[in-house]
Amino acid sequence: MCALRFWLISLLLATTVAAQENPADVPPDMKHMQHSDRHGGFMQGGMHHAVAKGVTLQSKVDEVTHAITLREGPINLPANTSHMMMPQPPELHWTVPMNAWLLAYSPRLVEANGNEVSSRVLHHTAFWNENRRDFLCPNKEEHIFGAGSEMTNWIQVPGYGYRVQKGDQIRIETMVHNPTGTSYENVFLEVRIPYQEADVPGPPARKSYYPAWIDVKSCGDSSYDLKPGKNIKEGVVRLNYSGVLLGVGGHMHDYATRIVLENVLRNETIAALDAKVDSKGQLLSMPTVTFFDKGGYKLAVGDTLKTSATYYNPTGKVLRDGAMGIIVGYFVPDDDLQMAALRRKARTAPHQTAAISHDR
Ligand SMILES: [Cu+2]
Repeated sequence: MCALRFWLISLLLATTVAAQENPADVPPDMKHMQHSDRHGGFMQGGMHHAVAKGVTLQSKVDEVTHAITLREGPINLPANTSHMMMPQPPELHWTVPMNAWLLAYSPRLVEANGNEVSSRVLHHTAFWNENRRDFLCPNKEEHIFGAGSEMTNWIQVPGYGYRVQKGDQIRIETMVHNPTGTSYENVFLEVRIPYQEADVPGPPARKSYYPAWIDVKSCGDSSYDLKPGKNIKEGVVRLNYSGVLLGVGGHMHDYATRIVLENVLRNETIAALDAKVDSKGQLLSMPTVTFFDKGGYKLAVGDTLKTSATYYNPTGKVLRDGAMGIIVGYFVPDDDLQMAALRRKARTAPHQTAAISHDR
């Protein structure tokens, strides 16, 4: 129902522009990045769904192409069914099999026979590293990837990656719905993740970036209500690390107007992103902005970042939990060693993921 869009950072170059013209490739949606009860309240916002039976996670490592494929399913999707009425996949865990940098994420939905399924049936998926705390909001786990119906690919940034350690527990939360008139059975969500191993000789080591989620709800649950008419919501977060932002994108939902990121101390606008919506107000895409050309946007300890999101709700009704306003970017700390302090024990014991290795 919410055509929430999340986007992420098609942080790259010429492909970015091309990608944004193609709706299938546009910034994904991140729908609800909050789960409530068990994990400090970040993804599904306290909603209670029936749990779909028989959904498992498989992982496959292709050492030739250096790509991991995670495959979640099978999922059945009756036509015209809201996420509340649809049994939802349980939380699943992926145990990272090696020390590596994860370089990008490409999500898609397929049937058992390999046919691609409309991404409109994905409400959202979100990956969280349970072994790390978020550097902006230590009450949350590090949120490493999110996608929604736009299925935006998170593109590689040359020289950078997200460092994982063997044994890290990645929690995967997926919510589906089916706003279409077509029923689907035995659907799988596949996410392809190119990687670079850290322990073997080969390409030079990469610098680590960290996903930065700068939310108008600050460090709380991301969803909020939209009243009729114009809505402006602002949130601030204070930075405890110095470094640079490589680029940012925005995550908003339908009826979005724009989202702005400011550096309060410097009284400077870092990025202003205007939402692209259709004639009904449904969100089509959010732009991304990169700061590569000047070596990144520099941030210092103590800087306060303010995000403000503007919506215009034309429905005349309150839209409960209809909105989110999040700037999502990649942050590169000046001193990566400081970020090591964010490691911790996972709350859940390591899970066995069915692993099919080394073949295709
Ligand atoms: Cu959202």
